[in-house]
Amino acid sequence: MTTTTHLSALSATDPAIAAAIGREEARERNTLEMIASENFTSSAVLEAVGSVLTNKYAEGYIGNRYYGGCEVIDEIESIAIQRATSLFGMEHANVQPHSGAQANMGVYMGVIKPGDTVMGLKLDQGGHLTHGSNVNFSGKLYNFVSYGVERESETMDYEQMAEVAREARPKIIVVGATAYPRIIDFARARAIADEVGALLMADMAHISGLVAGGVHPSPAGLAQIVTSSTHKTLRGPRGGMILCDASLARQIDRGVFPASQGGPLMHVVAGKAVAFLEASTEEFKTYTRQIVENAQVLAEALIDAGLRVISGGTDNHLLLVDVTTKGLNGKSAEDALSRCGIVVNKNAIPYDQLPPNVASGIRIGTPALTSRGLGPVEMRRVGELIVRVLEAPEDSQVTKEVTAAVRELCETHPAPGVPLA
Ligand code: DSN
Repeated sequence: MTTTTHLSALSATDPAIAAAIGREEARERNTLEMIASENFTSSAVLEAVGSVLTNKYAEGYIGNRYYGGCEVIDEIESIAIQRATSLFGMEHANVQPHSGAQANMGVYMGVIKPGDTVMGLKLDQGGHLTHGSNVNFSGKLYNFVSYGVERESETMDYEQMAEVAREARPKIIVVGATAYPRIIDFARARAIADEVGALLMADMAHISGLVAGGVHPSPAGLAQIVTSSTHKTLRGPRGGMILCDASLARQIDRGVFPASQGGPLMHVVAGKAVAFLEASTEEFKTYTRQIVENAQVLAEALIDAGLRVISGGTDNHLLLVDVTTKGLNGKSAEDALSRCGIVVNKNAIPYDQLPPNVASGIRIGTPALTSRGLGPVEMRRVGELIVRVLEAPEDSQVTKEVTAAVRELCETHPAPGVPLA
């Protein structure tokens, strides 16, 4: 059984779960985590999230709770809000959403009515489930219309956004993505929103760390509403938040509680506060610059090896790679890389002909490896390893050698917050 010496109480009470956590620690320690939406949060955040705050109910908001004993909770939520507004330069923050999806639900519930028209980026061209997918509450409750990316440049089609907006007159235009490697032009989106009388909502879940670090333009001052998860490039705990203009604060707060959530997860809110503090440092700015440089180095390495990188490169933390040029699909590429300890996800590429559970591409991100301290030299090496695997996915000698190289990189670059073996 895996040893989990730091989990002594858990091991005594529930050896099965303790052992499973131990195995997950080993997996995180020994693999190259390149899922663009994942990261390693700090030990400080982990301590806050693992604290007694999980014991407390605190439905309501600061100074107006449905439970007694919320003095300390009020203080923590107030610190989190103050740090979030100051970090992102927005007037109001709601730090209670349990996730990015819950943040988006809170906005829709607070600001519009079921049946209203909303516009978002197509899911299969980089959008998110909560931007109107018909299998998600967003597509079921609201009348979503969508825009996409241009076929040639594979970049966001703002002309199409404007055309669809003029025709559909949405109440909200959602701009943001889960698989888009380029800078998002919030000013252009705001001009379109103003023209049709819509609110602009920036879902910056993927890029909020880059925004905090100043390496992606901020939606502040352009989008009246900004949502995000807190665990991606921002490196906080798993959770969500909403930032907005003061004039929308009451509606948004009511959209979160009581409209779509009950008690906030105060241990996670405390973790968010810690992450906002960490993200306000010079060290974090350096970290985010490194994330982008690493992604660009990786893109170059893959392009040099003949792979097609969607839109020709990246401006942010991720790249989308068309693996069909190597005779693979997204699923087979994901599986082959995974066998060597390189963890990515299959992903649709724009105008993909394959179903999403197979897909023509993989999405690769650099936030987690950058948190481990990998720089451009190591990233070029990682690029070479990825290419070796994609060129010979069934070659057991290649699998063996790449696995050993991955292990060495992991051992020389420990994952923050993950206990050593
Ligand atoms: N599931 C997230 C991602 O991987 O991008 C989006 O919420």
